[in-house]
Amino acid sequence: GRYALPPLPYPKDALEPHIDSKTMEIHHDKHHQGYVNGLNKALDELQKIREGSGDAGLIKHWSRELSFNGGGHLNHTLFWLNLAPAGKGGGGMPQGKLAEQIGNDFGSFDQFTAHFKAAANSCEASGWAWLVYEPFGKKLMVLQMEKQQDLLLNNAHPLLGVDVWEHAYYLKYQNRRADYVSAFMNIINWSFVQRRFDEIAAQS
Ligand code: MN3
Repeated sequence: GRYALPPLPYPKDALEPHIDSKTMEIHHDKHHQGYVNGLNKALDELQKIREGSGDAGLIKHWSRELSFNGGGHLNHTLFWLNLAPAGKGGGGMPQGKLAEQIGNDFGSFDQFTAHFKAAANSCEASGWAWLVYEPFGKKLMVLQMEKQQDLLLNNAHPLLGVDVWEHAYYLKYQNRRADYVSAFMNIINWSFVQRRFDEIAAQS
């Protein structure tokens, strides 16, 4: 019943040179673990409030902690699965229905890539860019997310996200976020993104 840190689906150095091993270690073992701990702590504290032993005045604080750390846990769980070593599942282009829908909704794969990179590069301070599927309109969109949880359209299903918090790239890329985002495009696990799209689109 408690949230746990999922293991990385590949070794920490598998995404070199695009994402370095030390960044992967700190990002996964420290940052992601911190969100898992924060999520479990927020749930514990909210339970205490429900049971009468907690401080009901802190419900706003723990609700925010739940949203922030829960967002962090889910985003990072998907982020690791979105990636694969270059040439071994990572990189290339999407195929199948996802490729078709990217063409319909963004004009072309190149136009999607330019839009996705610009959204990531222009995200102020800590945040993410996401390729999402919006099931009411049955449309793919690129959205920005501030911090871990804000600005993502309700009910949109995240498919592919790039983490542009400084902890995701600063050791190797320093202030050159655009270089990190370009490198990220070389290690996208498009077959995972396609499977996720196919499942979600089939249900909506
Ligand atoms: Mn992160």
